[in-house]
Amino acid sequence: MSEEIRFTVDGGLATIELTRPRALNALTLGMIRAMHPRLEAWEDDESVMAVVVKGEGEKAFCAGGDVRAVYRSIVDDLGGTGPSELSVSFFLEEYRLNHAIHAFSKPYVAILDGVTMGGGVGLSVHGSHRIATERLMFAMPETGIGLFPDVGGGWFLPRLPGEVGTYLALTGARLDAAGALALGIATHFVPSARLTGFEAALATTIGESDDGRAAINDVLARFSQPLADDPLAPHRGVIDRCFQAASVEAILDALDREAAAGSAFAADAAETLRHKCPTSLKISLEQLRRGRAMSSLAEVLTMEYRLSQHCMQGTEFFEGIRAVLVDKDHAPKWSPDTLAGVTNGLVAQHFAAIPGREFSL
Ligand code: QUE
Repeated sequence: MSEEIRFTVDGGLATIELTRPRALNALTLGMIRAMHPRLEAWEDDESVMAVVVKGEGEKAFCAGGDVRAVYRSIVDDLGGTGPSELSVSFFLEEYRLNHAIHAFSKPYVAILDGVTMGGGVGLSVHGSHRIATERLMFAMPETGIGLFPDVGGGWFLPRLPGEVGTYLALTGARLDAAGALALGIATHFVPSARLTGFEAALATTIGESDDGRAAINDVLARFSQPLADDPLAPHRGVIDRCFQAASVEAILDALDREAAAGSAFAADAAETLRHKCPTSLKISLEQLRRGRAMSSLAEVLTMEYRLSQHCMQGTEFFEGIRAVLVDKDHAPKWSPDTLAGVTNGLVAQHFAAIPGREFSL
């Protein structure tokens, strides 16, 4: 645990580095417990003007939450039915950290140089600056592991343009740097070859300045570059027409109609959805629709914490982790295995309050 995360302060610039490169810097409870109090201390420390967060290695910023450990704590230690101490604490403390990043009053600069999924998105999107490199691979892939796009996905996804957030949430589609920048998921693009110079310039400029935000914007003006060719731009019409539908079944019908009319993109999206967890698809769509109408991230995280805890009492998360991260056969047997099998009652149960252990900041 001691070497899962590293903190350094250089002049006015504080840096957090996730140091589990062989696990794609997947976020552990130990990292969360080390990081949250540091952020709070830096918030109150007048000598700290900005925070950088990055991942060790060239592959990943952060591939997600350490869901493998959550799986083990229930399947190996408890024989397969949750919750476990870890599953209760992990999601609670992770979402609290997501909120602390959202509320952080100083510049928070996430360097998205590589895989950034799930929990890694939660460590970055809520901050003020998200720097993509050409190695960025962004995704919210949770419907493929029996979960839902958490860490505030119910907040930021429905606030993306049109229905793109619904598309990303349900299909788990990947975005590159140009795609992330075009949607506002990334705020800037800096080539990975210039990151060392960028971070050095940040430390120097912040050290000479009394305004962290202005210093960062100065350095970004020197190091960031425009990126054209938004890969989703040609498909935004299809996405908005299909993913606005009121149910997952209606979204699939709309995609099938667009596919029959010649859209290979729609055919691909429909085929992808047919392999995702049916329960995940329905709870995720409901999560995004509810999240769109909510007025604070805390309210969204309260909903998502309930969802996370109900997922720990079902079967789908365990089957998803087994298929994707444990046995790696990528052939999950979902149950129910059809959308029709996922009743409105089953969806509603996932949103029920959890008396005695609700989310709190
Ligand atoms: C969905 C997810 C995760 C995922 C794959 C999904 C996730 C996560 C990882 C992951 C990947 C590589 C690792 C690791 C974890 O994969 O959250 O430890 O080495 O952490 O389809 O949500």
